[in-house]
Amino acid sequence: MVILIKPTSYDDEGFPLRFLRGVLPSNGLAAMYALTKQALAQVVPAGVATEVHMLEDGLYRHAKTLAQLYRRFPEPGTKLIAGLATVQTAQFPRACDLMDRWQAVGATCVIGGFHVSGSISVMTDGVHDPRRPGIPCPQRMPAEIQALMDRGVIVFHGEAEERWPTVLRDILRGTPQPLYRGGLPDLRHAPLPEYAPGYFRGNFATAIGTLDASRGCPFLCSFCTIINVQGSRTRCRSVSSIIEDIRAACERGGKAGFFLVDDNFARNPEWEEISDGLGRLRQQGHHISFMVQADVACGKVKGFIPKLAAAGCSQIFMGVESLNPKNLAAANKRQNNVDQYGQLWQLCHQHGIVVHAAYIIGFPHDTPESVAREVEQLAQLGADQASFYMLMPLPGSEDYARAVAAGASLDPDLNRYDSFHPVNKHPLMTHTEWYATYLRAWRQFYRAANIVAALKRFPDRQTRLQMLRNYAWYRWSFATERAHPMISGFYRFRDLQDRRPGTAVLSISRYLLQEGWRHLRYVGRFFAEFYRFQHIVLETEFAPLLAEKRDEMTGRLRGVRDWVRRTFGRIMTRQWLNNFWVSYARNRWRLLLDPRTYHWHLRMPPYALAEVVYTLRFAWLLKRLVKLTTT
Ligand code: B12
Ligand code: SF4
Repeated sequence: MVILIKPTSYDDEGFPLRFLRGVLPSNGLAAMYALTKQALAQVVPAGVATEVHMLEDGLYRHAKTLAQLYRRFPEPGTKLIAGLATVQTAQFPRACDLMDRWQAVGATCVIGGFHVSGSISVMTDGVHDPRRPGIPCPQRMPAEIQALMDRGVIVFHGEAEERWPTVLRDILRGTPQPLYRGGLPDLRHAPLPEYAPGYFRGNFATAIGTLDASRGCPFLCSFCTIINVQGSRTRCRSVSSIIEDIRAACERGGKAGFFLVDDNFARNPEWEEISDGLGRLRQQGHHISFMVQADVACGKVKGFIPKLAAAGCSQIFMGVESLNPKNLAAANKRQNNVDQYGQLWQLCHQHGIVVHAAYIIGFPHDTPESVAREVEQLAQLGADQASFYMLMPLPGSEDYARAVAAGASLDPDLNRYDSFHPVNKHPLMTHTEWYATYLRAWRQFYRAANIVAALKRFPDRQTRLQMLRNYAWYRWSFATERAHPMISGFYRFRDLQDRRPGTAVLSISRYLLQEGWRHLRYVGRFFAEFYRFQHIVLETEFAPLLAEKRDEMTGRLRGVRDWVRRTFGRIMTRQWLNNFWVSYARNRWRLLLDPRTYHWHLRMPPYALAEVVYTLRFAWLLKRLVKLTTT
C-alpha cells in the first residue's frame, strides 16, 4: 500500500494548520497519485493487490482518514510505503514528524518535493548556469536531509516521472538506496495529474482541477527556486492529452474549472496550441474556465491575451514583485517593466480577464512608506486582486546560496519559511516593522473601495461572482484566520492532541478558553464581513442607477417617504446607513452615560429597521445573482 501525504505546516502555537474546507487542491499530490498507480502496475506482480491513497494533512477529513489508516498498521502481509509528497520548506518539519510516526508502524518513508530538491540542487550540486556565474556552493548535503537519510528515510531529488518505478521496485525487493535522483524527465508521455475518487467530496469550498502543462522557466530571478530544480528549458506535456483530459472533464461534469499551474504559461512554447484547443472545445459548447500564471512581459507575446480569453481564461496571476526598478534589478527580475503594467492590465480587462498581482515585501529598497505607496499604485494601475509575500531566501534559490555563503543570520526554524514570516535581516526595517507592513498591505489593498472599483471593471456577472468568492476567501483568510489565503481554507481545526513536538504544554482549560474566544471572533467577523460585502455588492450591482441618484439616496433622512424610498426602493445603497452608524458609534460610552446623547437612540429605530429589510433583500439578491450565473 502506498499512502501519499501532503504535509501541512505548524502555526505559531504548534498546531498543524488544518481546515474543514480547503480551497486549492495539491497538483503535486495529484501528479504523484497518477505516477504511483502507473508505477505499481509496472513493478507489482499481477494478482497482488495494491492500494494507493492521496491525502492532505491540512484537511480535516483527510487527516481523519490518515489516522484511521495509521491504526491499521502494522498489518501482516502488507508492505506499507508512506510518500511525503510535494514537501515545501515550511512543511519539512511537519513532514519529518509525520515520518517518525509512520516509521514507528513499519512504513518505508520516501520524501520528495521542493525542499529536498532545491536544497540539494544549490547546496550539494551547485548552480551551473553560464548566465549566472559565481553562485557559491558548499558542496555538502544539508544537515537536515542527511539526518533523514541516516534514520532510514529515502530522499527523492527532482521529478519522479521516470525514476519512481525504480524506487518502488527497490523498496519491494528490500534494497532501497538512501538518495534517488529524478532529474528533468521528458513530460510528453507522463500521465496527467489525477485526483483520487472522493478526494474533493466535502473537503473543498470549490472543485477546481489542476494541471502543469509545462515545467521550467527561462528567467533568472534570484529569489526563485524553480529554475534551480526544474531548469530553465521549458518541458511540455502533450497538448492532445491535455485537451482530451479537459474534454473528458467537461463531458463528466458539464463544465471544467481548473488552474494551469505552469510557472509561466506565456513561456510555454505550446501556449497557443493549448489555447486554440480549448477555444475549439468552447465553440463546441463546453463550459471552460481557468486561471494561469504568467510574467508581466506576457503582453508582448503576440496574441497571448486575446487567445487566452477565447480559451476561457478568467484570471492571470502575475509576478509583479515590486514597482521599484531598483528592487527588480537587485532581484535580477529584468523582464518586469513597470511602465507597461497599466497598459497590459487594461488589455486583460478588455478581454474579461482578472489581474492577480503577486507582490513581495522586503526587497532591499522597501520601507513601510514605499510599500504603502506601491500598494496604492497597484490598485490604481488596475490590479483586481493581489497576493502579498515576505521576501525570504528560500532553500533552493540563488539568494539562499549567497546568504549561507555570506554567513547571514537565518532563522533555523524551517517551518517559518512560508513567505509570511521574516526569517532574515532587512536593511531598512526591523522584523516588527516588516511584518506590520506586510499585514497593512493586505488591509490596504482589500478595502471595500478597491474591491468595488475592481468589480466595476467587469460587466460580466459570472466574472463578478467569481471575483466576489475570491474576495470573500482572501478577506476571511487574512482578517479572520490570520493566515495567508494560499495556505488557508474555511473553518480552522486545532487539535490539542496533535501539536508540534517540543512546543510548550497547553492546559485543557487554557485551550478551551482560546477555542471559545476564537469562535466568538468567528461570529463577530462573520457579521463584519457580511455587512462589508453587502455594501460592496450593492455599490456594484446598482452602480449605473446610483451614479444618477446618489445625492437623493444619501445625507440625512428627510421624513417617512424618504425612508420608505431608501428602504424599499429600486436602488439600494448602504452609504446612508453606514454614515448613520459611524456617527452613532462616535459617541461611544456617552450613549450609555450621558443623557445629552439619548436623542441618538430615538433616531436609531428607522435605521435598525432598514437594516433588517436590507438583510432580507440582500439575501434575495444574492440568491438571484447566483442563480443567474449558474444557469
Ligand atoms: C502552483 C503553485 C502554487 C499554488 C498551489 C496550487 C496547488 N495546490 O497545487 C499556490 C499559488 C496556491 C501556491 C502556494 C504556495 N507556494 Co507554490 N508553487 C506552485 C508551483 C508554481 C507549481 C506547483 C506544481 O504543481 N508543480 C508541479 C508538481 C508536479 O511538482 P512537485 O510538486 O514538485 O512534484 C514533483 C517532484 O517534486 C517530485 N515529488 C514530489 N513529491 C514527491 C513524493 C515522492 C514520494 C517522490 C518520489 C517524488 C516527489 O515528483 C513530482 C513529479 O515530478 C511551484 C513551482 C513549481 N514549478 O513546481 C511553486 C512552489 C512549490 N511554491 C512555493 C511556495 C513557497 C509557496 C507558498 C508557501 C507561497 C509562495 N511564496 O508562493 C504557498 C504555500 C502553499 C501550500 N501550502 O502548499 C515554492 C516552494 C519553495 C520551497 N523551497 O519551499 C515554489 C517552488 C515556488 C517558489 N516560490 O520558488 N503554490
Ligand atoms: S519568472 Fe517566475 S518562475 Fe521564472 S525565474 Fe522568475 S520567479 Fe522563477
